[in-house]
Amino acid sequence: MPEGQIVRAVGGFYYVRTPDGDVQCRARGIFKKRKFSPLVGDRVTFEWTANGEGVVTQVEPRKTELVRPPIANVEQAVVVCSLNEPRFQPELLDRFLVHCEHEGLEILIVLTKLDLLEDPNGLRQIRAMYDPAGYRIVATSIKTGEGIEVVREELTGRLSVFAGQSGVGKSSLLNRLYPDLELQTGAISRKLGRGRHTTRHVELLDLPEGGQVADTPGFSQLAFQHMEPVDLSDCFPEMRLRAPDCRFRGCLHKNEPDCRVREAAENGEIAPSRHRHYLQFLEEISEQRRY
Ligand SMILES: Nc1nc2c(ncn2[C@@H]2O[C@H](COP(=O)(O)OP(=O)(O)OP(=O)(O)O)[C@@H](O)[C@H]2O)c(=O)[nH]1
Ligand SMILES: [Mg+2]
Ligand SMILES: [Zn+2]
Repeated sequence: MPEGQIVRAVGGFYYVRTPDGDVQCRARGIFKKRKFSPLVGDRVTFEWTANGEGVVTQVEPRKTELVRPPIANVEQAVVVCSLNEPRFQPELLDRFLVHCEHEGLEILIVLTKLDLLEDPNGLRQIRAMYDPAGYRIVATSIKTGEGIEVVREELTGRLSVFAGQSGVGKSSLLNRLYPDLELQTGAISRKLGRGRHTTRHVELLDLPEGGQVADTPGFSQLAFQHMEPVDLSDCFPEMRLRAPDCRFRGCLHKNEPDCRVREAAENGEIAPSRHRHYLQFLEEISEQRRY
């Protein structure tokens, strides 16, 4: 039976890429009954139907699965944040990072719109927050071209997903890297200081140098479902590293005695904002469990 990879999902149709072109498919009814949805990135088997379309009959086990944005089998998450317009929001970045860590993805932080950065110290401050966690950060501008080639190298030969708020410039950066893509981009609403949700669907794109990248619609609401309080500090690499030295196993790094993580936050080894967001997310997760 023919096989391929889902590269786009729109309105109940799945577009399956095969060596002979893309085939428009529906999913087998049984998937819906089992509340299972095929995702972009899935490797699938399909059957031809009489009208030249297909029916997805089988989905290969996933290596990774991200719920927001919805995509299967990516290795690397490129978390995209703008330095300005919309303004840089460390809390939102930390939310994205936790989700990607939870799925065990490799992570690259891309900061966009370097040309719009007003505070000359801004970049140094951001690096100081994320260096202790070991994150790779690339600052870019599509106007000056800065950082663009670094991103290209990081994308080549791998399956990556771009994730980030609407308007941060995900599609613009991909266009700058690969002009043939001609992805649609949209201006920021001056009044609201936000993007306008220009990209509507997750789409997996083949890269000329090898590898694939998914452009995705922006979003800014991200809750922590399916996460336990004890799992959270594992999603902060700089805490994960220190947690074994806490006095108690299962330490939540709130107010337990001899907590190595809290000590590190107090003496500046890890960024205070990161520990603060950790405590805030921990509270959210505990709240959810109460209902
Ligand atoms: N000055 C400047 N503007 C940029 C840069 N990158 C993107 N923009 C602008 O930011 C706006 C939004 O860009 P998009 O690429 O549509 O943003 P997006 O992240 O794809 O947004 P959604 O598809 O809605 O999720 C556009 O007006 C771009 O021209 C940059 O490096 N510098
Ligand atoms: Mg876009
Ligand atoms: Zn602790």
